[in-house]
Amino acid sequence: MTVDRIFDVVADAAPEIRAGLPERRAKAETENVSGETQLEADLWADDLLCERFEDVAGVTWYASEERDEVERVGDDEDGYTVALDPLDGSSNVKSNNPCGTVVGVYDEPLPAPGDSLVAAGFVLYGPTTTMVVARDGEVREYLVEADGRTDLGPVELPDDPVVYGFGGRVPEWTDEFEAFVRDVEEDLKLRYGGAMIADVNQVLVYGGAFGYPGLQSRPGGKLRVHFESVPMAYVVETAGGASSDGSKSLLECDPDSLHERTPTFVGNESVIEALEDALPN
Ligand code: P6P
Repeated sequence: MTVDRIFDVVADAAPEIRAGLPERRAKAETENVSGETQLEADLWADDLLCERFEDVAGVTWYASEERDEVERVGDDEDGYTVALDPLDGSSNVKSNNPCGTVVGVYDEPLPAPGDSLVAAGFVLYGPTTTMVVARDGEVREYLVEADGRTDLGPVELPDDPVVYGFGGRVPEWTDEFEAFVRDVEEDLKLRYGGAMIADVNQVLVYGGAFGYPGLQSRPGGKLRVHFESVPMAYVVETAGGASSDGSKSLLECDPDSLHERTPTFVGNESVIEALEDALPN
């Protein structure tokens, strides 16, 4: 089954990517299409994963946050598009904080609407290497080691929110969003570490919400629709939570361009509903 194979490719590459990080903490001399300085680790992980997806039966396109355009990797005319953030949170490599790989599996070429996602997941390089996969209506976590992966069981969002983390600088937040966060911080504990996959994994384990809002200077926010926002929204919604761009589920979005950004919020439904009530729509 192609979706199985896609996550096998990502899991098989994970130990090699993790082992290759120590000597690739430096900045490359390049920027990605989103204008962000790339680390050697970003480029290396992207090249490695793109190569691994060459000629995977059922996969036609490889898209990445680090590449301007989508790459043709398979002969099937109507195969899946694999969309990756090869090393999400790569700036954490220098500070030895968690980072990882985000995976989206779309059943049509990009740009594509959120509801064309058929599976999603992420690899998290933390104290251990784990992979979370959302497909067929359930979310499961795996321990990833050099000799393969071990199923650690289902992932379900806890009923009660405990942690929160919102990106961007406070002076850049809108007044409405800041007022919403002031209410949230009365009840929840701050957990924000600069890598979406790690912060969202805390939400999946403890309950709560993660987000990166639209900013005064950048109303679209920072996170990329295809490579971060929609795949992680798919995981959290499949685990029993909710997502929003401030007014609707991220799975309802319909981006016009490959590297489009969107305000992004995921977590317990109660928090996401309070957010949407707080923001002007
Ligand atoms: P900031 C990593 O660069 C990323 O794309 C997400 O993984 C993360 O949530 C966010 O940006 C962190 O952004 O502005 O806090 O460094």
